[in-house]
Formats: sequence, C-alpha cells, structure tokens
Amino acid sequence: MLTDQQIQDLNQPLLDDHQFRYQFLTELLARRGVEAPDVVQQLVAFQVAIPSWALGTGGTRFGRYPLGGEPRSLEEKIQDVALLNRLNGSSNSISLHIPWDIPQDVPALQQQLRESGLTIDSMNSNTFQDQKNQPYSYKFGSLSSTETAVRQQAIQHNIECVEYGKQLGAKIHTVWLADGSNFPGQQHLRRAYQRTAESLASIYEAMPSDMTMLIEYKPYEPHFYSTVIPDWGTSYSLCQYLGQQAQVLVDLGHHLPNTNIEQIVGRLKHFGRLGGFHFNGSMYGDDDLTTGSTKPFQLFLIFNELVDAAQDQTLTEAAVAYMIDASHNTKDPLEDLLQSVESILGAYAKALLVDRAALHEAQESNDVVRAEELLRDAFLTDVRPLVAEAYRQAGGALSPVAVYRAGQVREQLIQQRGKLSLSTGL
Ligand code: PSV
Ligand code: MN
Ligand code: MN
Repeated sequence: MLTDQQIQDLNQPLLDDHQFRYQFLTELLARRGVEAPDVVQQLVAFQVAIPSWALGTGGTRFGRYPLGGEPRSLEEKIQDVALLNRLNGSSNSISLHIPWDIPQDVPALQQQLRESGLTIDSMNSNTFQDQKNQPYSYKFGSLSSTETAVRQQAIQHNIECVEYGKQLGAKIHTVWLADGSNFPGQQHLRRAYQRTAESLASIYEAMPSDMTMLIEYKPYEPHFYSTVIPDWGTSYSLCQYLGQQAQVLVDLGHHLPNTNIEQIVGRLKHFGRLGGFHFNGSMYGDDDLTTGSTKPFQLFLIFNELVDAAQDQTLTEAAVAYMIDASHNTKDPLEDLLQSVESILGAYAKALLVDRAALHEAQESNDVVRAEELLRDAFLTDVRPLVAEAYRQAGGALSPVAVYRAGQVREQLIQQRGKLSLSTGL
C-alpha cells in the first residue's frame, strides 16, 4: 500500500510549484533575518504521536457512520500510523489505550514497530468504562471511589498499563479520570481529591524511574456537577504531591470557552510541569475537532509560548510530549490526522518566525501595538512551503492529503479490511 517510490512519483507534478514557492519564501524570510533552512530543520525534527483511538471513525452516542477499511487489530493500527509517518515524516509514535490495545504477542509487535520506524510513546489507562467480567463498577468513580476494592481495581489496571508500557518501551503513562459527580452533595469534594491523590501515589510507585506520569484535566463531562481533576491547578497540585516524574497534560479541548490556554502553558513551563499536549480543536468543549480548524491563532499563541520557553536559558528544559487526541464521525480519520499534523507544524513554524528579541523589547517598553504587530507578522506569513519542504526532506509527500487521495489509500484499505470493519471502542 503506497510505496515510498509511489509517494515520490506522486510528488513529481507538485515539485516545480513547490520549489518556486519555497525559494520565494526563503528570500522573503532572509530579508527579515530568518534562515528558512533552519526553520525547516526544526520542523523535520518535530514529531507528534498518533492515538490508536483516532484511526477509526469515532462517532458519538447518537450514531456512528463507519467509513470502512478501519484497523481491526493493533497490528493494523500500527500499519496505519506507519503510512501516516511515511507521508509526512512527522508521526513516528503511537499512543495506546488499554484494554483496547492489549498486545497479544509482544516480541512480534516490537519487531513490527522496529521495521516501521515507530515507537510507542504512551500508554493510556481506561477507568471511565466498565469492562466485561470486571468485578467492580466505576459508576461512582475509580481512583476516587469511596470503596477500597474499586480503587484497588483501578490502581491495578493502571499498574498493568505501566507493565505493558515497560514491555513496549513507552516512557509515558497517561491518566485521564472521568471521576466526578452529577449532583450537589453527591461527593465529598475534599475526600474525593485525597483518595485520588493516594491512588495515584500507588501507581506512581509502580513506575520505573524513566517513566513519566501525565495527569490530564477536564472541566466537565461525563460528570456535570463536579469533576475530581477539572483544571490545571488540580493536575499541578497532584504532580507536586507525587514527585518529579509527574507532569501536567494539557488537552486543548478540555477548557471552558475562552480560557487563555497559552497562559496556562506559560505558567506550567514556569513551574517545569508541562509534560504533554493532546492536540485537537474545540468550539464548545471536548469536541475533538481537527487541530487548528477553529482557532488557528490560539494554536499559534500556544506554540509562541513553547518556543519562547525553549529559548529561555533560565528554564530547565523538560521534555514535552506532543500527541493528538481526536475522534471523528464525518471525516476519513487518516485524512484528518494528516491535516492535524499539518496545522501543528504550521503553528510551530510561525512561532519560530517571531522576532523574539524585538518582541521582548516591545514588551519591556510596553509598546503594545508593536508587540502585537510582531506576532501578527509571524502569524500571517504563509508558511506552507516550509512545511512542505520539511515533508520533502523527510522523504514524505509534498501534500500528504493529495497524495493519500491520489494513491487511493482508503479504497485499498476497504478492499483489504472490508466495508464494515470496526475499530476502537470510542
Ligand atoms: C475524554 O475526554 C478523552 O477525550 C480524554 O481527552 C482522553 O485523553 C481521551 O478521551 C482518551 O481516553
Ligand atoms: Mn485527551
Ligand atoms: Mn477529551
């Protein structure tokens, strides 16, 4: 399915136009003191993990419209991510969700990963659903449950994820908790937090010293009165309680409308507690739209904080894991993921164009308009030739979506896997 040679052949008709645009932009940026090849180099190095649960059509409780050709096994999910990575050279790792992705044959999986040039970036636990044959229900919470046996079951499940992570070389264990309450008075708010902190500590202790626990927050849904970990402050306080191997995960869709996410990013960077991102787009809440589809300026401002922090010598450089977290009902999920990665690379490229010295100067002298104009200069630059050049240098497609379509990938997947193939449990 779509060989490297085919990708190069499909690039041919686009090459001349690309070279013209890239050359023009290189000259334009040089006048602004920016070396385009340096930016391209940083884009080539940038990698975003693909979640196993985004590879099939997700759907909602109101309906699901399978597209066909979706992966039926972990092996097929890895095949799909390998294809994405060959198209854009920017998706060389996968996030797994247990129990949906329990590895059956670990050595075979490791070999497939090696051959595809991929790694497993993170393991994600699932205590937001009851699984078949599970002795206790999570109806009233998991790590925060009032019942010791329920908490123990949830802790055990997380420790199992850590064990799978160790076998597969994952360096991250991500915890997103659905725990919360629907009615005032239902839950003792302080005790629910205390029980969660203690449960997390038991999981934390089971992690090897080179693993990081990422603690994700979300203000509401599935619970609508209170959520045990609703905001970055709660995640941060839990990290402080646990130790250096715990970090906050920022999911872009997990904020109330109009939250200043870039400021949260700046704060967490200041504290050295920003561990990772779940990229997606959001209009209202956790709607998991394509990254950059609704608020591209905000995405740019987030990267502006990241680039600024990366260049700040006074900060200790902590690794940030970049991951997508999405689930779609209307698009071909592989096309969506290609679009998402492209938006992320574009926002990063624009942030790299910001004249940082001039911006700091404008900020220090309170020149409001100049500071804003400097950001707008970078944001309004059409950086698509830089992103395309990064794809090209990584051996990928100049236009991944166009090549995916021209190569008739979905049609081939449907032929191989069937029209009604089902995938993730989402
Ligand atoms: C539920 O809100 C959620 O979207 C969280 O963002 C998790 O990261 C994801 O599901 C996978 O469990
Ligand atoms: Mn998430
Ligand atoms: Mn979410």
